[in-house]
Amino acid sequence: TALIILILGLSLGLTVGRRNIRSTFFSRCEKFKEHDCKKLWDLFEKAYVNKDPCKVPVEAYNPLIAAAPFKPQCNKMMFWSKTKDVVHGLTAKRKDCFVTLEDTLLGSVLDDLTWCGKEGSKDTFTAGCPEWSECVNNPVRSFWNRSSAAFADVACGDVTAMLSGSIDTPFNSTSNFASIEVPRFKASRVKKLNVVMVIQKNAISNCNHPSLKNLRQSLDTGITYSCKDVSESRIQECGAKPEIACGACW
Ligand code: C8R
Repeated sequence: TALIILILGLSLGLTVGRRNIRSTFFSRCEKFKEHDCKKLWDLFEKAYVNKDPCKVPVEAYNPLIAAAPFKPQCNKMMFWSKTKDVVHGLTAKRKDCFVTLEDTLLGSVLDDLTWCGKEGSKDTFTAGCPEWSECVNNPVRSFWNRSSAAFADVACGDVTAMLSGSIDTPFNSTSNFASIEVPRFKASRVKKLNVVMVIQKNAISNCNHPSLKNLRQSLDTGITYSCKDVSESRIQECGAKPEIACGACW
């Protein structure tokens, strides 16, 4: 009996887990009226279901991204590295000023989720999936890599990036921002990159950090660079006061 209860419990857990990601996907997706969520779910599943969870390449998401392409939103596109919470605290309130990948259909649907498949199974699993660095071609990492690339490809006008003054290397070559997004900013589309260094109490770096020289050097010739140290409280103030013009946030 104990064994049967264990097996029943396990399969119930798995079903609930799967229903969870599926229902999260649909409820988040349905907020964006212009898309066929069933079709997007099917394309999403096809990327990783019935595959070894360390063998899902970035290209597996091409059909999904083609079905819900990122729209260029010139002068509003916001990139970040190690500042996710501060950035989304701001963009949740100032959609008139900034859009991040997590404000787009696919980014918002999959934000903070974990998923993977298994060889020989039609199911989606949300536990026991590879960690970010466990293997390069894991389903979550490949999704964010593919979608960050597509989002950066359509960047245009003045682009903003929030980097952290609370870490040793604000511009780190191993980040998605440095390795995937910056190399895709093209001078034909992007006029300027405005870096905002988020300065929290106990900050250890700022716009003078040597790693930012690498950022300037990796930018396509013709893209202007600027950097400004901005306190976290000033960023929060911009979020709290809709009357502050976007260009006057810092
Ligand atoms: N981007 C990357 N990773 C993302 C993401 C996103 O939009 N959204 C989520 N939830 N994640 P980091 P980075 C998750 O190290 O490597 C885009 C991933 O699962 O602070 O420099 C975005 O456009 C992963 O675990 O950032 C942004 O501009 C962490 O967040 C850069 O790439 C990665 O967080 C940020 O990539």
